[in-house]
Amino acid sequence: MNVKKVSIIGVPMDLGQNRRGVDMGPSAIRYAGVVEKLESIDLEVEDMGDIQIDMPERVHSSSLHNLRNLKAIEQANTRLAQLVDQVVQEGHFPLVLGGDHSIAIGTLAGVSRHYEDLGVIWFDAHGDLNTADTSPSGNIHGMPLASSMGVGHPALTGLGGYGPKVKPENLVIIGARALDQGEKELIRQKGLRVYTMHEIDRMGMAAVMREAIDYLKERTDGVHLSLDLDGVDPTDAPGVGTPVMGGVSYRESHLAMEMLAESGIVVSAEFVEINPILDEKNRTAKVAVALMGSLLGDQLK
Ligand code: HAR
Ligand code: MN
Ligand code: MN
Ligand code: MN
Repeated sequence: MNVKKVSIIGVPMDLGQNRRGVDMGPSAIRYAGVVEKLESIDLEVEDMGDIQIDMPERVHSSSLHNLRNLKAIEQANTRLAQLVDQVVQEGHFPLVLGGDHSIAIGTLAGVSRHYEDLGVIWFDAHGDLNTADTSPSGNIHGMPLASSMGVGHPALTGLGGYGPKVKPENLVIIGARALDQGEKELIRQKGLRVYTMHEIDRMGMAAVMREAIDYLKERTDGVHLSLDLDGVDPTDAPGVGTPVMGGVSYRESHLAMEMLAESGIVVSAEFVEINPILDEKNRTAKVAVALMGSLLGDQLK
């Protein structure tokens, strides 16, 4: 990766879960100074603004079993995929601001068509490996990784007119500590590479990242980073809808980003699940901006 220009796309999506506020994520991240941060490390930045998302009140909840707001999420992600596709075509680095994690379906649909073997790093307390059959909530933000691997409802797995977007062996999950039974089964069945908090505790973040980077560098032609702020410990990132204790520390998360910057393998990124209503003085958005800086080379300048 030799990032010349970063194209920011805001996705004020909150239809993938049922708490209000995560739609304010893009504003909170901008208010925390994302453009200024990236410009301060000599990057050219273009803010493309926000994609329009329907309000939950105006969306007819679908009659589909356990897939809340499927239609509206499919439509928004289709628009996101087109924009991301265009950004990659222009040779810019797509930086997508969420919004809930269901937007990863659109981001990956836009990025993956440009790579034969796209790698994905899924930094998250959760696996997001549910389907309508396994989800305890019916919330699509718990399904984007399964969908992108080709497991789930065709409206999601086939989004953008093709799929799957990621091969199971090109995927690395980091920071997991709240996996549902069905997700554990899918992990076993597909042999997914998962570094839970247990592995991070045992090996240390540096060894985890070295292994993950070496692995992906060998077998992929580009890596997308999908970073859910709830992967970070809630003491450092309290403004998320589904906090889980015992997460990645502030410094560990920066180390991970710094090692990714050094590696040069990351070609696109999204930062999701920031909920300013649940936050303390926009701390979580500030953490996100600092992590974006580290990912894009703050430490190397
Ligand atoms: N696994 C649970 C579900 O499917 C919780 C989903 C988690 N929320 C997220 N995604 N923030 O990472 O409902
Ligand atoms: Mn251009
Ligand atoms: Mn997630
Ligand atoms: Mn999560």
